[in-house]
Amino acid sequence: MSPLPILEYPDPRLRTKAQPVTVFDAALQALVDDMFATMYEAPGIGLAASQVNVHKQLLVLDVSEEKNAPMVLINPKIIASEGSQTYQEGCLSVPGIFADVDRADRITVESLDRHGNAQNFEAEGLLAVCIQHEMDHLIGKLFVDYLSPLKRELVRKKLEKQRRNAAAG
Ligand code: GNR
Ligand code: NI
Repeated sequence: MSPLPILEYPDPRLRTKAQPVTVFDAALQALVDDMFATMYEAPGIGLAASQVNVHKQLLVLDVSEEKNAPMVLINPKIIASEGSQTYQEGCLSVPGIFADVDRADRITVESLDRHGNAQNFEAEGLLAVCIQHEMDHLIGKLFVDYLSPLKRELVRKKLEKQRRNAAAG
């Protein structure tokens, strides 16, 4: 299990639309393990394959306090959603930036597990936020896309400044 490099906004590869997973071989299992290593090391509560430049419909999550509840969602679909909630989101691909985003509060998800078995369930609260955030990555969408153009411009400038300071550091 080795951590992978994470693409950062505004890298255009983050805009790639992911393709469905059709083969559940050893290479896929290794990718899933590497994605967990990447997510836990970061640390983050979720990671989409798009963020490690693999454009497959695959995401990993662990929203537990103890970091002992790993989940793998492959070819996920939200088949029902209800209510709304606002959560201050962050993203490993947009480091140091946090902003409120409105999302559905309860979702019903249809997906496959790492072995290709059907896995359908309901989620709410933070888990629902995280699944919606990760599924956005799979269609090339980032949480900053929900901000006003003015706020997004401020985010872009803040990231530029962070990077200048890191380079000069
Ligand atoms: O680690 C993460 N935290 C987080 C907090 C609020 C809403 C969404 C997230 S997901 C993020 C990891 C990440 O970038 N996943 O794509
Ligand atoms: Ni993200």
